[in-house]
Amino acid sequence: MTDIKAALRAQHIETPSWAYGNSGTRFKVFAQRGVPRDPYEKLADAAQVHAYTGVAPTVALHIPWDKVDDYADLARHARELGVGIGAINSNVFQDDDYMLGSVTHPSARVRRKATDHLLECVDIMDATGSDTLKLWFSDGINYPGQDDIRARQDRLADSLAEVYGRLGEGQRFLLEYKLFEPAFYATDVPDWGTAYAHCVKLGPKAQVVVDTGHHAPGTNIEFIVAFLLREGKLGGFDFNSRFYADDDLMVGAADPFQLFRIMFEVVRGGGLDAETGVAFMLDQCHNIEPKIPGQIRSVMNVQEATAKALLVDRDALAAAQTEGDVLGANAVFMDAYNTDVRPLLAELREEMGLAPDPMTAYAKSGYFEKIAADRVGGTQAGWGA
Ligand code: LRH
Ligand code: MN
Repeated sequence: MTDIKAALRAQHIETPSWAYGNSGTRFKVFAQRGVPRDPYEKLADAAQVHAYTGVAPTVALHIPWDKVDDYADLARHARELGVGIGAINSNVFQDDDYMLGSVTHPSARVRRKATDHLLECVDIMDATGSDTLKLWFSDGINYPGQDDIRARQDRLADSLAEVYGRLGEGQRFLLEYKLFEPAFYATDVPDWGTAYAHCVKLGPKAQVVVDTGHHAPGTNIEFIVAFLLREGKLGGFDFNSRFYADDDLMVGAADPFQLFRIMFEVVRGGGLDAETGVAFMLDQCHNIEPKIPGQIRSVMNVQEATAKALLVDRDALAAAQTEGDVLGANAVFMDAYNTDVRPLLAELREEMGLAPDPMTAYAKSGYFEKIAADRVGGTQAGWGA
């Protein structure tokens, strides 16, 4: 059990700054009391998640949603709060110039503008000490014939190569794929294969990020995870869950068994080992639920799935698999999944000097009441969509 606890203690789950701001759908972005007005307040809220879970020490930023005058000062503020700056997320999907694409746009001027933004994000990595750039492109087309699918891949490859060349020592970028939305006919990075092929061509500093909400219904995501890990190309996860499309709900909420199967392939493939460098990031929106508790619950869901994955009796599983004992192998797998790991995690938190139940501890802290009282006036942070 000691190893399992050690692995759980070492697991770091990165929370996204944008989860603390207002978010919603195209129908409505709901405002909530106490929402941060700037990146400094977002970091303060993220620090609460780390304070009560002990395993969320970094915060991903999104540019320009988290644009500040002094990024080094923002990183200093994070350190004072006991957290660090994680992945820097680029945003080439919210400018009128990008209606027909960003780095894949037919116009060289627009491609230049988009690539310059990606390069600016590397400058922000330098200023904040972040080692990871996360690239998601909303680029795609809505109608057959609208643009040349192959030429768009050439344009994408050119931009990625330029950004790759700009990465410094110890820096990398993670290329994110997504089947559709906002493009509804062809997306330029629609699936893991496309992202993988571009990353292999570029080199070791380019890896793939698996957003669990970005696949066609019925996709076996754990197969993709096993494959990318085997290739050394799994850079990380954008964890969330969904019932239908890119719903960005709390990870594990819609399908905890799928999250367990994914985390089993992570454990089996050495993805929990620090040197493998897999980033466990949340990418969620708490449209109707309170945001800090939503993040705490999400971190706990990843911990529970990871603990269950670590409990799989690997020797018994391997023996049953070798003997072709189909039901036996499945039973070993399900025994772990059906194990209640909450007492183990509560014990681990106490050993880490934390309250056994982070949700109750945060609720009793009075932090929400304080920010709801303090954060009056100003403009609440949001997606700016
Ligand atoms: C795109 C995405 C991407 C982020 C955005 C907030 O759907 O998953 O990772 O930039 O959400
Ligand atoms: Mn994502």
